[in-house]
Amino acid sequence: MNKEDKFKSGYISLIGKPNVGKSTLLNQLVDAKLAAITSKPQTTRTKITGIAHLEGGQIIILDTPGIHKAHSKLNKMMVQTALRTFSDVDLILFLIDGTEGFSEDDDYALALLEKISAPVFLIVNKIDRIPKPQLLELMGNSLTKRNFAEIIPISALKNDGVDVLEQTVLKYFSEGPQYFPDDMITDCPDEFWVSEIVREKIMKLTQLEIPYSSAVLTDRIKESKPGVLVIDSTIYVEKRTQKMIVVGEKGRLIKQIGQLARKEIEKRFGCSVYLKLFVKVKNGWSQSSIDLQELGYTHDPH
Ligand SMILES: Nc1nc2c(ncn2[C@@H]2O[C@H](COP(=O)(O)OP(=O)(O)OP(=O)(O)O)[C@@H](O)[C@H]2O)c(=O)[nH]1
Ligand SMILES: [Mg+2]
Repeated sequence: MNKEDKFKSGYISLIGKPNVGKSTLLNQLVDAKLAAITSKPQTTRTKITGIAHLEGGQIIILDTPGIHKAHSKLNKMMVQTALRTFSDVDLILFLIDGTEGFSEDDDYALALLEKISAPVFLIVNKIDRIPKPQLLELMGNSLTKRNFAEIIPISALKNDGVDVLEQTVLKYFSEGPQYFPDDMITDCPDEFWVSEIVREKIMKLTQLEIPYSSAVLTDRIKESKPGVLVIDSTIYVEKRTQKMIVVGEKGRLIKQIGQLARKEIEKRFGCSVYLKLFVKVKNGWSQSSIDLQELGYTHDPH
């Protein structure tokens, strides 16, 4: 960075239908595992803030839940959370899964952006799985959908095109302050992040409605002695039968969830972790406003 170059900063929001790779991109931009990622749709339930520190600038990224036609209270809250970021950002990255092209669900999400005055980039993700001619055709056709400020093909998974994306975003920012210190990659509390990791493991290891009926709250992170953290997290499910499934025969599944989560938490904190998991039933929590609030699912969780 030359002395006369101005420091640039701004906020961007990652928007798109579920499963297009928004959280994968967030993690890639901040170069750390901040958000849970699974192959199942509707993994992200809240806004997750990440900070990318670049030469000459700072990008504050809001990862959001996938936009979809929502029915339950939880799902409606998720979609609202995504839409509410529109007014807080300088730029919107609208992601699609390039292997699928524009689907009806993408059109639905895009229609909600119609009145947004902030520039909208189209990010065609998953190009590691698209033949070049198909990608070029998709990029050409996409201008009939909206007059996107930029169209950028990337593979969030393989970190391909992400640097071009960062540089293009910076071009659109004006001079601005360094909002966050150099060593800060998120403003989400550790308790939130730990809960998300546990929830990710549940989502990956269970099927049918269980991933969508599970919520996790971390009640305590405490250093019991130097280099050892004791963490208490509670998994909430909606029915007694679901509790039996999550615990598993002879406690096998809960043990597996705990082991996988612990490994990741130890890597992040760089110390030994003793993770205690509890499973509780909160009848029909995904349909109850009070329960949703108790579980941290509000429009602004932090
Ligand atoms: N092949 C390929 N897969 C990708 C890429 N980016 C993401 N994925 C996969 O797509 C799936 C969904 O990724 P997420 O990052 O969780 O998607 P999301 O948009 O955050 O999904 P929601 O939180 O449910 O809205 C995961 O299995 C990722 O590994 C990519 O560039 N290439
Ligand atoms: Mg996500």
